[in-house]
Amino acid sequence: CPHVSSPPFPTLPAGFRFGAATAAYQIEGAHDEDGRGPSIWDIFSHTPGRTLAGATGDTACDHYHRYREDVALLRELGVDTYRFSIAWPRLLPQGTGPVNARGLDFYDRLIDELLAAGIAPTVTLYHWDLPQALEDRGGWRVRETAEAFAEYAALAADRYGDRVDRWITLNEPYCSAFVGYAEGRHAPGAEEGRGALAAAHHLLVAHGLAVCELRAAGARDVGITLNLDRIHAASDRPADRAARLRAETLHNDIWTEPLLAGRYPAHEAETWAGLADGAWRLPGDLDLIGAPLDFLGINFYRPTTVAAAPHRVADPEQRTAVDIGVAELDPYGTRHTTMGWPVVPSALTELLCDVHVRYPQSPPIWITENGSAEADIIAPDGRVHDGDRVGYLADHLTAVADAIAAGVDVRGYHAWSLLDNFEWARGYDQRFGLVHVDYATLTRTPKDSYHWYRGLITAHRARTEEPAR
Ligand code: PNW
Repeated sequence: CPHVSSPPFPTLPAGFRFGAATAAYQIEGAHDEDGRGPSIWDIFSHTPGRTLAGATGDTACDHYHRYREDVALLRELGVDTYRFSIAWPRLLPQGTGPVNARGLDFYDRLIDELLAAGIAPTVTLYHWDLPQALEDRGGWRVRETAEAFAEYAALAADRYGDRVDRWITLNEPYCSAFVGYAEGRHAPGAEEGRGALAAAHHLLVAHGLAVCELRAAGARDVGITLNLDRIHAASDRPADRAARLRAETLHNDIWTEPLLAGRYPAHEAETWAGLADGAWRLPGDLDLIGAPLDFLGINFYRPTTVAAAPHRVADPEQRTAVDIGVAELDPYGTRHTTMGWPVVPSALTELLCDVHVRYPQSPPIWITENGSAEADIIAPDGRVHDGDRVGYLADHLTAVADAIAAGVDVRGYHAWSLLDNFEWARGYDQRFGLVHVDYATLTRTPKDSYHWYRGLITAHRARTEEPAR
C-alpha cells in the first residue's frame, strides 16, 4: 500500500468518530429501476442548460449496483460510520401513498452490508431529491409537502429503525429553499421571493414533523444538517455591517433561531422588506420546529465575506429571496479549490465557537460534510496524488480539534465524499472523492487522501486504545 507520510495526523479526543458521506442522487444511478419515481433532480438535470454539459444522475457512480464494492472500500478505510441518504422517490414513487417494496429492499441490503462490515449507518432522509409528483403540487412552497415528508419519515423509521442509530432529517435546507426556489441554480430551478421563504418554513416544519415520527418509532439519535456560513463583513462601515447581518439572517439565523432558540430571526424585516410577512406560519409551528435535538450536523467548506451592494431588482415585491443587497467578495489570499472556494480552516474553528457561544443549549455537533474538489488525475504510477486534499482534510480536522480544545462539543467528522460523484449543477467536473471514479468504466481507485485518512483513523485508534477493526 502507498505510504503517505505528510502532513502529520491531527489529534482528536478518545471517542471521536470518523466517517465518510455521500447522497443518493449523486452516486446511485439506476434512476428508473425497480419502481423508483422521478425526482426534481431527474427533471431538472434533463432540462437543457441546467447542468454543466447536460450531466444527469442517470448512472452516476452506479452505486445502486456496486454498493457491495463501495461498502468494502468503507470497511478498508476503517470508518466508524457512513452517512448516506435515502431516495424518497425509491420508497414512495409518488411522494406519498403507494409504497415501493423494491426500493425499501435496496436500503435493507445496504444497511445490512454496512452492519456486517462493522460500520454504523448515518441516514439522511432528504438530500434534495423531492419526488416530482410533489413538486407538481407546489413542492416546498406548500405545507402538504411537509406532511408527505412526515409520512416518508415514518415509513423509513419503521423499516430501518432497528438497525439505524443516527438520523438526519434534512441536508442543507438553505440549498433546497434558496438555491432551488430563489437562485434557481438547483432543482426545481425557480426564482422567487415569497415562494422561497415559504419553502424555507415548510422545510423546517417537515423537519419538526419528521423528528416527531422518528422519536415515536424509537430513534435514538436525531438531528439536522445545516450548511452554516462563517460570514465576515468587508469593512467596519455601518452599511457593510448591516449587509453582513442580512446575509447572516438568510444563511444562518433563519434556521438556527427556530431550531435552537425557538424564535424567528430578529432581522428578517430588513432582510426581505415586505416579502417576509410569514403568511405561511401557523401558531404552534415554533414548538414543533424547536423540539430538542440530539445533535446538530454542520457542513463546512469555506467562509464568505460580504459588502453592501445595490439590489438587483428595485421593487421588493419583484425580488427573489436571495436579492438582499449584498455582494460576495473574496479577499482570501489563499489557495482555492477547483470549485473556486478559498481554503481557510480557521474559519471552521470560528464558526464552531460562534455556535457554541450563541447557542449554549445547542446539542453536540457533528461535522457531517467537509472536503475539497481538486483536479484529480490518475498518475502514470496508477495512483491519484491528491496532496492538496490531504492538506485540506488535515488542516480542517486540526481546526475541529482547536474548537474542541476551546470547549465546543464536536463528536465526529464525515469527509465529503467517499466517491467522486454528480456535483449537482457542476456535473462530473468537480471531484470531491477520497476514491477516484472513472466514469467511462466506473472503476474505483482510492486516492492518496483515502490512504492518509485510513492512516489517521488507525493512528487515532492506537493512541486512544480503541479496538482496531
Ligand atoms: C453540499 N451551491 O452542497 C452538499 O450537501 C453536497 O451534496 C455537495 O456535493 C457538497 O456540498 C459539495 O458542494 C452544496 O452551489 C452544493 O451553493 C452546492 C452549493 C452549496 C452547497
